[in-house]
Amino acid sequence: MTKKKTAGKKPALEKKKNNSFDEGPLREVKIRVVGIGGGGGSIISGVSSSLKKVLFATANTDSRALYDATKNKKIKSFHFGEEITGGLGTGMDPQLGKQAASESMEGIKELLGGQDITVIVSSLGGGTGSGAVSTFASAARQTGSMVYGIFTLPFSFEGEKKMSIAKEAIRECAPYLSAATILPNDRIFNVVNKNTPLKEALSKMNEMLAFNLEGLVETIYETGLINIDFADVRTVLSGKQGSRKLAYLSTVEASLQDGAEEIVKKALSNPLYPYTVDDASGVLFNITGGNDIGLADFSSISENISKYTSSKAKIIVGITQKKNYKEKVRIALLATGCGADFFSEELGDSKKPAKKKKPSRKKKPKEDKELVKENKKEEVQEKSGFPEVKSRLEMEEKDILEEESKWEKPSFLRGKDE
Ligand SMILES: Nc1nc2c(ncn2[C@@H]2O[C@H](COP(=O)(O)OP(=O)(O)OP(=O)(O)O)[C@@H](O)[C@H]2O)c(=O)[nH]1
Ligand SMILES: [Mg+2]
Repeated sequence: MTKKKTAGKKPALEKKKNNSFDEGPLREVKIRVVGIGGGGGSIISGVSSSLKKVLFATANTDSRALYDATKNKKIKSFHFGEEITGGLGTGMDPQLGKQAASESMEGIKELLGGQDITVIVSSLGGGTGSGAVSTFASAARQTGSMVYGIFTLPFSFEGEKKMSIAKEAIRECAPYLSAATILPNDRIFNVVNKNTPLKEALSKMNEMLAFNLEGLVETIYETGLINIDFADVRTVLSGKQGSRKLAYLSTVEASLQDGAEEIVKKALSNPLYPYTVDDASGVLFNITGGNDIGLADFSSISENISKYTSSKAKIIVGITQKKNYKEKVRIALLATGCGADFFSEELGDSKKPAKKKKPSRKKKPKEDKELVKENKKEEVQEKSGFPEVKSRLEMEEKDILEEESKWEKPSFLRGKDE
């Protein structure tokens, strides 16, 4: 297990000038989380309430969606492309979203400037988020920030057009990203009952996504016994080239009684992910426990994480103790350089069938078989396109449309010509 060096370390970017010092004499890391488009805005609404030190913004071409998503005053609202969209969204036209963002480049840079990390969150498949993410990522990069993208892919039942819009957006955005987490919305049906209404399923997806992100942000801001700071996050996020940019972000809470192995499996088999940490090149994780957690617990959790990741991975571990964590343990984990083939195969020509992924790990621990089996099951489920779910969701979609059209049609269900 790689041990973290903390001696002689400077506080993150301490030397940067012209920054305000809100939280004390040492300059704190600045993180801005920006949600782009309708879904991006909804996800941000969920995460903003629990994170204090992070700056939030939501950007949209749709003024009404923007108004709804930024009722929480902690979220800065950024309306763009008003002239070309009339403030009504793009109607699933990514070219319009792209043009709207390009014309607002200066405003975007102003919005995103001065950050160490910019997290861009968008549910792809529509026109605003998919068209604009690359411009936002490029703008953030130009201001000197690291850019981490968290994207969802549309449900299979929404059709190939939306999926190809989403994939094109990721391809365009990739050069500006240090890392990207990509979660197909379909994955939520590994979590919720298949009879769950669509709106509720999306909320659950957003909630889980928000929880994962919270774990990482708290890890950066909280001071642990063995502390993880911005420099560590930068190490893990940076230096990935081309197809090695996939990041696996997972936060889990469990009871200490579950035992280290189960707790770690839970963290590493997050049902929302279509890829694993098997071939990750960098793994950062923070273990938070109460005063009742012993060295042996920390040690066996760490050992289990090492066991399930590549022996070549650079591992950074942090430990935090909190009084209110009685019998409870939380693991916040960020693994980068995952799913080596995902960018080229999954995001390549959609007509080409994706090649079967070869496990890159040389030696699989016996205990891992169960995990692999579970993932295979999920893959098969995913490939089937959820026929049952599909027809049910189509019906639900219709119901929701009828219900909501009384006052507003959800933007992501709107057709281009409506
Ligand atoms: N996870 C999640 N996905 C969502 C949510 N809302 C919409 N989506 C997905 O995101 C895709 C794009 O929808 P929007 O985010 O509304 O689209 P947009 O970026 O605002 O683009 P336009 O409305 O076409 O201008 C949809 O097809 C859905 O798959 C949400 O709250 N959560
Ligand atoms: Mg929209």
